[in-house]
Amino acid sequence: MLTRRTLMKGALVAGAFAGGGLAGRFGGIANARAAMPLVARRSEALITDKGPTRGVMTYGDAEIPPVLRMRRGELFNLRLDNRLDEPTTIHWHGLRIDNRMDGVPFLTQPYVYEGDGFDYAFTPPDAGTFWYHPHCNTLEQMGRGLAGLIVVEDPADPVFDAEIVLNLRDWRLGGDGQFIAQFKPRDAARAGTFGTVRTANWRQSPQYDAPAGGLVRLRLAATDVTRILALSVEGADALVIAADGNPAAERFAPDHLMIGPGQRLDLVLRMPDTEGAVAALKDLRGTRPATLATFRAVGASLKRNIADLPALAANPLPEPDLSAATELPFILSASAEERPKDGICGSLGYNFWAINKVPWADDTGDPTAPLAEMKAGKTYIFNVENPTPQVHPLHLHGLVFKPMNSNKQAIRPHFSDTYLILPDEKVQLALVADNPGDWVFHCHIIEHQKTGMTSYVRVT
Ligand SMILES: [Cu+2]
Repeated sequence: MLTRRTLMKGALVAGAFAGGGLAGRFGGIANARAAMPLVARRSEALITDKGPTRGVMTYGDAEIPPVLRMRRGELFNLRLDNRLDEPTTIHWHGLRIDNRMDGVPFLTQPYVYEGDGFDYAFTPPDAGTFWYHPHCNTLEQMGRGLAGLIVVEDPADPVFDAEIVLNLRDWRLGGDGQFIAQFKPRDAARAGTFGTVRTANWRQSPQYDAPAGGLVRLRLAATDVTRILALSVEGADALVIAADGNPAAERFAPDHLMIGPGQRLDLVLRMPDTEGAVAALKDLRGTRPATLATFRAVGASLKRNIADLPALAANPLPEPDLSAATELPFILSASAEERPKDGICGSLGYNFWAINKVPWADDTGDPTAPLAEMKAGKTYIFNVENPTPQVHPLHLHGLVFKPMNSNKQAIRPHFSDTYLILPDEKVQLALVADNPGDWVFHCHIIEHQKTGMTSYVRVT
């Protein structure tokens, strides 16, 4: 069983295996009351063997944006310092926090211009794996690097022998290792434009050491602007223990498990007993399967049993009252409206997509008219239909929903903030509108978001 001694060891191991800029200067338990500065800046990074990639955007001092560690129920302060040459903001993906902290320019906060800052302060109500990224010129800024993971800890969580955090994303680089155009219009009108170099923590198929026979908590986030993954683990037993931040009601093996941009998984990985044995996290989607990262067993086996892992601490989530629910329609479609105007947060110059027949171009959606208005505390059911031929990871800010009743896939009743809707799928997303404010509802394939599949709902 896991003991206090394991805790000490686990903490050491997690630190020791956190290389590659994972832990960074904010890797420890932050002092939640002091505002930490986080600089958004231009940089370069060693992503390929062709030398440094120029024109990268990152947060903080290290190459890769730091993993921000918070504690559930504790105030977190951070000052964004914008040293890019364009406006930006930070959105805290999956955190159910005050609307003024949500990071959507114009809708919830001012644009943060070059040389300016913004103070974010909030108390995360839920433990789990989340992530942060800009909500302005999002394709360019995320495509060039601005996306980092968030770990919200709960002291009651079980202790693991190690923890590995993986930021899974692609890069649009040419053969010389330098950036090429972030998108092609004809792809934006389809599945989105794919990256050419695939990475975990900004490295191509990195290897991490972990204790043989140990239980490893693997926290991963799909932070790419386009790619949907079908994840499997080979060479070790693995179970999903949480998805999109919230503990899984029943643990299950990831077997071609699809996750889309914006989604997260927490896995428990039971490392092989034999020193030197290697397990692999793979993406088996499409015609070119990829090994995203590998994990090498080190030391004498700890001989853990994966079934001994206790439950994760539950999050205080609002259970929908289906007997008193109001239904709202959200129909996704293609659009052929005229090109949108340039905005402060950039425009891709096209409208290809729409929600309820309105192409809401750019990072925010038309701020004059919410797509739906909801009363605080009441239950709603979003009836979402996807008659398009593409898969869309739909993300709702500030609230969590429970998917129910799909005509296309088996539903695990599980609270989430991002739902991967399949072509021709109709799904019901049930939620309690318990957080007042204007909440963006958009596709997280950023080209789709930027070319019309963005809107927002209002809770009063
Ligand atoms: Cu989409």
